[in-house]
Amino acid sequence: MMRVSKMVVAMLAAGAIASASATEFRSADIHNSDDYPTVTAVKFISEQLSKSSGGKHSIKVFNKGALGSEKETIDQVKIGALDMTRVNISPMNSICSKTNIPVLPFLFRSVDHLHKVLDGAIGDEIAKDCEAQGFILLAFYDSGARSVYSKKPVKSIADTKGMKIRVQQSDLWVAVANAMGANPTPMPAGEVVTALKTGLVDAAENNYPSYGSGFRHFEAAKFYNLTEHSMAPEVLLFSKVVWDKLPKADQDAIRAAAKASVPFNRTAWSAYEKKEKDMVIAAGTTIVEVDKKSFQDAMGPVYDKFANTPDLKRLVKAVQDTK
Ligand code: GTR
Repeated sequence: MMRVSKMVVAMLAAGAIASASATEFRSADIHNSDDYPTVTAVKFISEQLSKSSGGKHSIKVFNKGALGSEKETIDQVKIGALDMTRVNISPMNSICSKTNIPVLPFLFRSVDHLHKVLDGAIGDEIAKDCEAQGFILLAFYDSGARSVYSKKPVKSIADTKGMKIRVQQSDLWVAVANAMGANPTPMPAGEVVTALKTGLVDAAENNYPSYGSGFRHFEAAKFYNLTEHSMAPEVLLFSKVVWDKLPKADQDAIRAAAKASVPFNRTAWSAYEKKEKDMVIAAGTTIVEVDKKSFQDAMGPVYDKFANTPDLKRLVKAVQDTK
């Protein structure tokens, strides 16, 4: 008896028994600033959830990569060791192939086009694909357009030939860089600034905020070249292992709060992206106009390899047909 009660006390102290009356879900994010639009969006969900559950549920955001790289947090969410993580969709590519779609280069015509696709049936289909692999995809968040930045200006695809470029940890991204004629090195975001500074890579690609104060890549690569080659969005993932143990009413409350966080994130993102663009220009970055068509024309092999099943081809066409 004595031994059992001691064990229970120890487990309670360690938070190992989820009390039926209150849960603080843990959510990871690699972004360093507390006002990054994905970080504030998940805090927004926490506030909404806390209100709708009468203080029963909330979310604690561990940003700054405190719980590991994006790939590591995805692995933890898969087994239920971590409740939630906010990551870019790219490291999910090898797990659920329909996540390839919104990463594909030059697929979206505009931010509006991207939003229409993700808010509709195609977004739902991508979410279902992730659910089958153990991830409840609660929300797509904005990430703007990604462009190549480097130590030398890039005006056309001729300039990325042979360039050592960091890419996200996804085979699709390796193929994009290869199609640019570059030499890709996949690595987590947290390692890129050192890689740029030591010359392990000469270039990387990202949106203004990650290039800017997010990871301070602008200090090591002074040319931001407007390739705008991908609009790979962010995703918020909830562990299906944890989800399946929640009462339906709680699942509904989490879904409702996550849905409400999407417009919140979009508004925050537009302002944040602009502020970061202004900041890097003021800090001495040169913005380079690019012959985008030269890049676009080279992307056939990426589509051949990563939009290669009837389902994925159908989805590419459905995106193109979305008005
Ligand atoms: C950022 C994104 C991060 C991460 C990073 C990267 O734009 O917000 O989640 O994916 O890019 O390139 O690793």
